[in-house]
Amino acid sequence: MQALAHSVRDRLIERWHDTHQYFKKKDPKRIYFLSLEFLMGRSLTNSVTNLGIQDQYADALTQLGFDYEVLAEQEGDAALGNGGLARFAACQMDSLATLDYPAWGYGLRYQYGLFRQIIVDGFQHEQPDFWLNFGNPWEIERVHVSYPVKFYGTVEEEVLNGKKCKIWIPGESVEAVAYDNPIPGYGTRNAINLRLWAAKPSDQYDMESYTTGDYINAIVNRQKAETISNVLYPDDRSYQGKELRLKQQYFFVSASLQDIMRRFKDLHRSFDEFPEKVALQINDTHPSISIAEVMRVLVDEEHLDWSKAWDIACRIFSVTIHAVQPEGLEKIPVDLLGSVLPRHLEIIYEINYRLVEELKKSFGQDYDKLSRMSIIEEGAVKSIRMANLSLACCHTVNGVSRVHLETLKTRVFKDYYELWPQKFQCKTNGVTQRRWIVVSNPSLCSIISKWLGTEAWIRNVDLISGLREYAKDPDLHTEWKNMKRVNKMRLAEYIETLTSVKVSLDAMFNVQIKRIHEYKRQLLNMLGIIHRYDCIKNMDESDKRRVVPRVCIIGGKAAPGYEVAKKIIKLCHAVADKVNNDPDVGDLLKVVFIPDYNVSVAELVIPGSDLSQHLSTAGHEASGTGCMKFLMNGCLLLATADGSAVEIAEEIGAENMFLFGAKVDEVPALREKGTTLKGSLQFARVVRMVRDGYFGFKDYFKSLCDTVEDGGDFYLLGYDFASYLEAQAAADRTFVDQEKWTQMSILSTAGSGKFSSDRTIEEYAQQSWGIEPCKCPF
Ligand code: BZD
Repeated sequence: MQALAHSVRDRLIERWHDTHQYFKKKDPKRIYFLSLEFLMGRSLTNSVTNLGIQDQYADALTQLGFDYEVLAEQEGDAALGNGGLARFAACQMDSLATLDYPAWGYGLRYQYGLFRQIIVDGFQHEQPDFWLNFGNPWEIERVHVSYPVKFYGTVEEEVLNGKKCKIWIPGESVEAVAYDNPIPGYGTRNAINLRLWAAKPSDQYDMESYTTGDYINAIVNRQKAETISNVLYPDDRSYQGKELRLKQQYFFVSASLQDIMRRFKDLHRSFDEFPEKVALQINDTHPSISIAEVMRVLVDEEHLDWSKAWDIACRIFSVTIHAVQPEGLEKIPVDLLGSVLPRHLEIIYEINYRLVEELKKSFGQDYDKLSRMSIIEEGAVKSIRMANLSLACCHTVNGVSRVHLETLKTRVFKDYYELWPQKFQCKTNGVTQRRWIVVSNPSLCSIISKWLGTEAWIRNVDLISGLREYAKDPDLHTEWKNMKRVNKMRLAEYIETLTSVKVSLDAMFNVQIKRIHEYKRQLLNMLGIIHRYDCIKNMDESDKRRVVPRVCIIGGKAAPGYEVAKKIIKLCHAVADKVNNDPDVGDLLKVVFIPDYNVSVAELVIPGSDLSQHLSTAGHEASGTGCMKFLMNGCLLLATADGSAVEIAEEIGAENMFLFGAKVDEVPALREKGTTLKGSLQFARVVRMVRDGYFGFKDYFKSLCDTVEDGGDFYLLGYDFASYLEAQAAADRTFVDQEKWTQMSILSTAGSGKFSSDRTIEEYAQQSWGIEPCKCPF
């Protein structure tokens, strides 16, 4: 595997090198994509596919006595991210390369990626993911590309050319070393760069310690420096007060900006041209300290006037928000920021002072509004609102689906929207069809190419709608069903190896794979399964013959500190134990929890699924990209009218999916009713079964049951339950009619074109970044 990877890497590096020479020669405006997380998954098959050398490699390996697929399975995932946000960043990189955009990704090279989930007695345990153990063949260490990143210290005033200015005297310096990861485009010679920074001790710092004779401390400090890029934070919802998190953010932002400015200065003299050459995309609020850093460099180091520097900053930055709730937006306590980055705190205060003066012109003395819009939050813990910093500066603020943008406009950033409506844009997410069809479902890929008579859809996914024409063609149906069955077989083998549960290929494979969150309502899924189990238990044999057999597959990680999510995982296992071993049920119902869900598991599970579930309470999922992957793979969707599902329904027709539940605008009123809103009797019964210990662990599950009953049922499981069961019943009825099901499946794939990240990237390029393709000649 290592030898194979290195051989592919050689080819990648050639293209990557040529692309950069070409970019340098042409000097186009570049997009720099700053993200604290990239969930790349495996690289081998993606690289050979995009380089167009898969057949040659497979042949060569056969001659050497190896099987390509067996070797490819050896590769571990690069899991430098939590979930949707990070995987979306990876899809965007693939599209940027394929569409020949002059782009760079910047992030952190964590030594430990997202924790590995292991299940012991049905409980989640976390284990470190030391993914670099055997080296990473896909990266190129650039020891000579390194920058010092400073922290702590004090700010002093100085007079320069008769003008007072501030200088930051830092207290600590850490070296950022570049690791380059080539990202090949498909059907193009272009390969762009994802540059990830690793923290190394600064030699300068060590020298000082050596000269003072403090050898032991010098070694200890070396290790301390490295901790900055040590570990990815699991999405724990609150990072408030976590110094290491702030240091990670600033570390990668500072190194990236030094790199970007060095590249700019190689060819340009004046920062006036900066906005013509540089677009900076902030992926969520995590890298938004970059705004203060750009101001610091331009004002303190390049000695630009404040207003000129601010004008430049406002023209280069755009931001995408991935959260729905205001609580999901990062805040940094003023004390913490002042200690780690004292000069940046001053700069943010200055930005805020000018912002508030500006706001006063529009809103006069409306102090409530001013305090809501201020970058500084006055509260028990005085904090910097990173989202407001981004809103004040960025020329574009992007939502990730139409529903989400509406939420940003009307709730989360209402005041800002009223002031600057033109900044707010919708860029519905997408996923790359290269990874999610070509790599992960080669049989589907061949079918699509055969029926369309071209492979052009791999670069131009709009063509996929051509399948609609054949949605009723019996020959296509036969090929489609065979493809699905083979994929289900692969998945069934995987399930059996992992969990020892044997599943029937005739059953409907019904899947929910995503991070475990209350709002994503895996609990609704479980309660639905319990209801189904209860019904089967109460049936006579003739009724049982009419039951559509189901395999319910669930997978996902719970953040280590998220107790409720961990209880949901345990409930999945407790229910699975009972159901899977009940002779009354047999193949009619099987429940499987797939441990350690990650990108490569998704690549196996999605093509083998019949139905996928996206159950978020309406208004809570910013977009959802999992459903797009299922859609492309011809899995039918059972979903609430939330995030991207609303737009999917528009593309494929609501009649081709199973929609249920309260609508976004109904949710607030339903919530108002609170505990007076009773779920159905069926709901009460299944919750009671869990409460009464029907699945064991009675005391342990009590608080979980409370969240949907006594706790007020914030996510409206009780309210949506009846409609959820009805949608499930509709799915059963349709599954019995395999021709109808296959037709809906084909129409799903055919209608998935809009949800390619290629479309998303074109929108960003044109509406936010103002960049043009720069195609390296072959
Ligand atoms: O971003 C997700 C949203 O929940 C999805 O609806 C959306 O489709 C994707 C892509 O836009 N958000 C995340 O994945 N968020 C995180 O992973 C995260 C990570 C660190 C801190 C906070 C959130």
